[in-house]
Parts: sequence; structure tokens; C-alpha cells
Amino acid sequence: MALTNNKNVLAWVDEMVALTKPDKVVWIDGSKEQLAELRALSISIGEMEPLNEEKLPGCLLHRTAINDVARVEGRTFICTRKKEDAGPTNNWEDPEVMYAKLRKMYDGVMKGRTMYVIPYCMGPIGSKLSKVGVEVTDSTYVVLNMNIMTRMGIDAFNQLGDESNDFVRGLHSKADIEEENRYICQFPEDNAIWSINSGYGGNVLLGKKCFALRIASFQGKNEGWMAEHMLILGLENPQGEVKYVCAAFPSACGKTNLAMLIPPEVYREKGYKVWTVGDDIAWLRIGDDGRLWAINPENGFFGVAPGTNVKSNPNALASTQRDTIFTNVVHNLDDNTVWWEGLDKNPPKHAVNWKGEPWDCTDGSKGAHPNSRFTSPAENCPCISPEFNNPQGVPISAIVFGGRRAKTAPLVYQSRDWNHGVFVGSIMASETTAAATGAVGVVRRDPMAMLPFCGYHMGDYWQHWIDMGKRLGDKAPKIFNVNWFRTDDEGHFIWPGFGDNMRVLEWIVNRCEGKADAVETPIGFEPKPEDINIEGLEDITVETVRDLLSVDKNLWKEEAKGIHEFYGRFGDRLPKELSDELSNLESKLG
Ligand code: GTP
Ligand code: SPV
Ligand code: MN
Repeated sequence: MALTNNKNVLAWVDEMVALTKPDKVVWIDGSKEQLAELRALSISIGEMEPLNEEKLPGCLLHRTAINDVARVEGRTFICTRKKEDAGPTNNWEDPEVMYAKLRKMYDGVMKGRTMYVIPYCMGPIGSKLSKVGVEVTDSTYVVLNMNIMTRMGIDAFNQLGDESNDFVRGLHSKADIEEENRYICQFPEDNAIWSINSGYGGNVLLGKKCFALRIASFQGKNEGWMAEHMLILGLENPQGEVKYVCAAFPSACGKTNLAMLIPPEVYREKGYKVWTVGDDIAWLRIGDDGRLWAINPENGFFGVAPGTNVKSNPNALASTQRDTIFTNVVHNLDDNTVWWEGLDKNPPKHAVNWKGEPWDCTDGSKGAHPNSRFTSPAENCPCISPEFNNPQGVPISAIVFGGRRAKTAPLVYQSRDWNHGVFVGSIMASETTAAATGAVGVVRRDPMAMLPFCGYHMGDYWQHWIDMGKRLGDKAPKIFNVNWFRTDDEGHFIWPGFGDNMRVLEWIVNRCEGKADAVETPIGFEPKPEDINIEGLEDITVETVRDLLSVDKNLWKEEAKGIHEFYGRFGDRLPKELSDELSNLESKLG
């Protein structure tokens, strides 16, 4: 039975039913009873496997098809009426052409299947900053994941109300999981997302990247706010004051880890603590006080499993110990639990790998897919911020950009002002990871970590950043860049990273409060090496920090050439402020 009187929702669901022709339609109310039924159903049809109820209560294991393990950027489209509105960094197709092509593929695709109608809210229920979506899908994996990642169920329809038409329409079908017919299509001008032939996270949990970034970035441009690929954390000092920081790193470059950071002992003793508000997406608006405020639109974490362990990220690991869905990890048959590379040094002897094959690690192959994931409720996280559900969000003091760079980028630097900070974000580059299909380890430009997620022309997006800065004036957050991934001649990471990133965060927050010194370099302000606290670190000396902060002018001159080339793609939509910043950098490099 329909759960809403909203005629816009009812008419759209009718249209989707007429197109896909499911045997049955189930409206998801979010009740415990309905979820228990769905879990049982999902297990009975083999989509999920139940895990050890004592060790991992409420947890489930899922394996995707072998050809369907990550986002597919080559098959992701922004369908705006005018091609130039999608910009040079997005795949584009005319909406009418794409709808016509996809309609043929969706026609009758749910025959013999059930359609689930999922109402969900991105952001705290009752917040003016939140937005509602409705996803129809033929996958129980999607329903059970959406239950963790969003505020799902009847509350979302209450938030929408009976009259509003402001909801994002998401259509998903697994179809036959055919790689060559996989499409992830955003129609920003229609508030619509059509996804077909995938059953993997970012392609099918339509509230996440498709809505909360691609559609929302377009909405934000038109409505005067921002949707960003950023974690949000609160850093509490010994006096109990909390400062909030947002950070944008590309996929699999450390957002979840930084968001859940546990400070090193020397900081913990003094009373420092980090609180997690979000680990992947931030929606940012200017508050009544003129400052920038952030909410996390999500309700859970879709985190990278490999490398997560008691040392690197105990908070993430703790979050996965109940009511979690594991995707593409190793199934330990001895005690019906899960394992992944980097969890501990005891791979299970009697196990099944992510492909569903018997596996015992002796052949040298990886048991878990490098992009295997956990979906965990935010409320499981031991350091979840008391402000997590605050409808106002949290005020942001600093914005941090970063990526994986073996050489060029120093450990940390600060931009001279907002527009220079927008420049710093726009020239971000990072080595690619397993979070998207394609080659891994290739350096590519990834402005603001939004290359795969910006729902409109990247030049207009940069202009929007510049305009937001004008509105914020002297209340604008300070902008920084970090790089945890510089390597030595043997390719080892020099900086210990993880909890020790606190040492860099401290300098960042102190800079925001005018409490720390800096030296000017051609690329921006840097700490004096002795101002990064290395107390308690074994292998790091002030000299190592000096090295990590070094700016190689020759590498940066090469970099400037690369930026020219990249900027050239944006034509007259490149804001003049940014080309001026590039000239300025070149003149400072000499
Ligand atoms: P998405 O969920 O794809 O957006 O990724 P993310 O940005 O949240 O990345 P995550 O925190 O899951 O980290 C991805 C990988 O980077 C993991 O293998 C981590 O072990 C590794 N990593 C995270 N932080 C650090 C760090 O400070 N230093 C080093 N060397 N590796 C890190
Ligand atoms: C990312 O790739 O940035 C992720 C995972 O957070 S996904 O949901 O697949 O986009
Ligand atoms: Mn992400």
C-alpha cells in the first residue's frame, strides 16, 4: 500500500511501475518487522549470507558479480539539455536520447520481480538543510544498504509533505548485471537518476554519489549552497572547545580514516579528541551568522575494508561489529566471520574469497577485493559526534584538500586567501585507486575530489566556489592542502599518517585561530618544521619534517605546465580569478 498522499510521488511511481512491470510493489516503511522480513528474504534468495550472530550480530555478507566491483566512470553520464552545461569533465548525452535508449532497457525489466519503493531523507529529519529522495529498485541489497546509509522510511515522506515536488527520483534495476549495458545516468534538470545493470554500492545506492553529490551539487549551484566530497570532523582541545574541519580527498585517499582519527598518546593525555560528523559527503550552507555550516547528509559509512584494523582505524573497525553489511570481503568458514587484507596477520585457513572461490591465501592472491566495503550505521561509531543529528549542522573553521602524491605536494600548506584556496582545490591531483574501475596508481587531476561527482560544468563549479567566498567574506573558513602519501626512494610512505595526522590538524586549527606561525613559499604558507609536534614519534626527526615540507621548484614548474593544459579544457568558463592565480604561481616559481 502506498505510504504517502503526495500526488507527485504517486504519479511518478505509477510511471515507473508501468515501465518496468514488476509482479509486486512493496513500499518501504522502515519498520523493524519489515526489515527483518527483507533480511530473511534476501538470505533465502542468496543475495546475502548471514554471519556469526554471536561475533557479528545482525551482520550480513554480500558478493557482487565479478564484473561489478566499483564505480564505473566511463558509463556515468550527466544528461543536461545543453552539452556545454555538463562540461568537459563529464560524459554527456542528450536527455531525450538517453531516456529513449534506457526506456527500452527498463521496459518490463522487473517482470517476475518485486519493486521496492524506498523513501529516504538525506540529512537529519526535521532539518531545513535536508532533502528527500525516492528510489525504486529490484534489489534487496539496495534496500538493506539504504536503511544503513540514509534515514529511510515513513519519516522521509513526512519530511517531504503531501504537496512538495522537491524530491529526487531514483530508478534502479539490476537487470542482468551486464557490463556492456551498464548506465549510471543523472538528469540534474529533472531531479532524476536512472541506474541499470549494476548491483555495486556507489552505482546503486542512489542517495550517495548520484544524489548527494551529482544532483545536489547542481541544486547547490542554483540555490546558493554546496555539496562536496568531504569528511566532517570536530577537533576537541583540552579546554573542551570543538573546532570543525571539512576535508576533500579523492576516493580511497583517507577520508574515513581522518574522520575517525584517534590522537596519538601525547595528545590523548592532554585531553584532545576527534569527533566524527561525516566520512564522505558534506552539504555546506551559509548560516544566519554568516559562517559556513555543514551537515552530513548520510546516516552510515560505506567504508573501504582492506587496511582497516585495530591500529589504523579502531573506530571504523568497532563500527563494523554489528548490523553491518560486508561486500566482497573474505568469508572465514571456520567461525562464519569475515576477513580482509590488512585486518590482521592471520588470514583464515578455510575460507572463500570475494569471487566465491575456496581460498587459503597460499597462492598469493588477494582474498578481499581492494575495493571491498563495509556498510555500517553511523550510530555504531564510538566517536560519533554529539552534533551528528543536529539539524543546524556544525560551523566550519577549515577546509582541507589532499590527495596521493608521491613527490610534488608537501605534507601541508595553507592558501593565502579564499580565491587562492579555490585554486589549490582546483589543481588537486592524485594517484587513482581501486574505488573506480580502470588503471590504479596513475596521477590525474581531481579538482576538489569532485572529478567523478560534479553534476555540471567544472568551470561553473569553480565560479560557484569563488562566489561563496565573496558572500562569506572574512568569515570564510581557511583553506589548506595536505599529502600523507609522499614516498622515499624505495617507495615507502615517509609520514606515519593515520592517528599521527593529528599533528598536522593541530597546526591547521592553530592557524585558523592565529596561534601558529608560518613561512611563505611559492605555493602558499607552510609550518616551520619545528612547529609540527613530533613528540613520541620514533622514526621522524625535524629533518624528516623539513623534507616532507620541501617544495621542489622544478617539479612545481612541471606541475604548472600540467595545470595550464588542464585549465585549457575549460575555455571561457574558467574563472579569471583562477587563471590569475596560475600566473601568480608561475611568477613566484621564477
Ligand atoms: P572513499 O570511501 O572511497 O571515498 O575513501 P576514503 O577517502 O574514505 O578513504 P579511506 O579512509 O577508506 O582510506 C583508503 C585507504 O587509504 C586505506 O587503505 C587506508 O589504509 C589508506 N590510508 C588512509 N589514511 C592514510 C594515511 O594517513 N596514510 C597512509 N599511508 N594510508 C592511509
Ligand atoms: C567513493 O568511491 O568515493 C566511495 C565509494 O565513497 S562509492 O559509494 O562507490 O562511490
Ligand atoms: Mn567517497
